[in-house]
Amino acid sequence: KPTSQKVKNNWRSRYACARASPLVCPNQDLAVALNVLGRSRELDGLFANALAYERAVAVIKSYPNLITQETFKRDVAKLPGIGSKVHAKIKEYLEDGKIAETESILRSERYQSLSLFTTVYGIGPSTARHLYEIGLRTSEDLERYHDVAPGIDATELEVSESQLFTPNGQPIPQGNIKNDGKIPPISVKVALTLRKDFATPIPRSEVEEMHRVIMAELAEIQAGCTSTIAGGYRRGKPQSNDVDIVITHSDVKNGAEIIKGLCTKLTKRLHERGMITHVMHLSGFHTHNPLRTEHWDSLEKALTVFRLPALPLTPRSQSQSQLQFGPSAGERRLYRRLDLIFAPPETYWTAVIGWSGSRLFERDLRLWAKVEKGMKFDSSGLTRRHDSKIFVPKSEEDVFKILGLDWVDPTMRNA
Ligand code: TTP
Ligand code: MN
Ligand code: MN
Ligand code: MN
Repeated sequence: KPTSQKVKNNWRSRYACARASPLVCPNQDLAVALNVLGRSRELDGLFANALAYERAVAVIKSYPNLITQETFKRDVAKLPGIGSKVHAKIKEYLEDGKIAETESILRSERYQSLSLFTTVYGIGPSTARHLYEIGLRTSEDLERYHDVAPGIDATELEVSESQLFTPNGQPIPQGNIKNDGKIPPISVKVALTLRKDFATPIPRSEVEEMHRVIMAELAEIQAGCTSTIAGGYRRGKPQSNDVDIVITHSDVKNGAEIIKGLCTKLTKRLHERGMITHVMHLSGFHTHNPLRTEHWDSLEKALTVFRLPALPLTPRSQSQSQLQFGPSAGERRLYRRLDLIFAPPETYWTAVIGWSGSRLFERDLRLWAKVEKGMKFDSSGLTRRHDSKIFVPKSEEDVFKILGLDWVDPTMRNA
């Protein structure tokens, strides 16, 4: 990264993409306490309310000093995004060392149940609320309701259940989870079976191992591809909930043509190798989210379930595995969520930025581009609004330059 482009300490900006947001901030406990309030609004379906808290939390994450009565009055109270409600909560935190509403939410059965239900892939806030309203509370309730064995986990998963493709190569949607109108991705039974695996965070070493294995398989079908591990990993998170890999081709002239259809080919190959077991989304197969809580781009992508092969039972790997942490030979590897995104060389850097997050950083990048620059930013490109002129950034730094933003290192994008 060029050292000439220093991060300007622009913590007063209303745009998260113009601020530096570390993974852990000087006011972490306050940020965590406020975040619970936002999360509870989100679970209650109050999305505008939730976003307001998310913004306030992000503003606090960027504030470089410890918040005291003095710095609160001097700086924080005046920051954009700190409205009267949040103002009162911070005041309460400074006086009592805690926020009463946060404590009561964390103790409430409703919050605990809704949080638990939404750990099942495909169950969003509205489905979770429905399950709660009809009386479900615990994971045992959920298992009974869906008629699966108590304590079911991935050891019971028959990979044969995960029929991926029709003979003509189209992915088959499975099951019937009603998730805010989305096309059902995997059956409730499969989702419940995978719940504990998905809830187990992925250490950086495993993210890197997955990336290595996947790129080696890709090299077998297409030479010359390059990639970046994006998502939370790139922002420096010690553990991730899934793995996001953005891929392009090094041939700048013909890359766009070369990567066409490659996403489906790689997905199929990884499926044949027993590594991809389920597909929630594959390019050309668009799920529709009427609530627009997520932003979709037009890149070829596969949202999948992935599992590394078990380590071979050789004397060498056995002695190796005693020397290091991580899985031992022959042990079952956990199922992981894997997102593969293919971008042509022209839009590789917008794709890398668009998939590095955080969600709020991305949201504000789009807002900044639109409101401040008359441009449209998206993982699939950067254009000028009035004449649709297309920009072709040569690097990640170039994207920031074109947008008139100071460089923000990926590890400072944890808004
Ligand atoms: P996620 O993988 O959902 O989140 P994360 O990597 O920040 O954190 P973790 O996985 O550890 O929970 O999303 C990664 C980025 O991808 C996110 O910043 C925004 C982008 N994204 C899209 O552009 N479109 C989408 O549909 C999704 C789900 C994500
Ligand atoms: Mn991720
Ligand atoms: Mn996530
Ligand atoms: Mn992801």
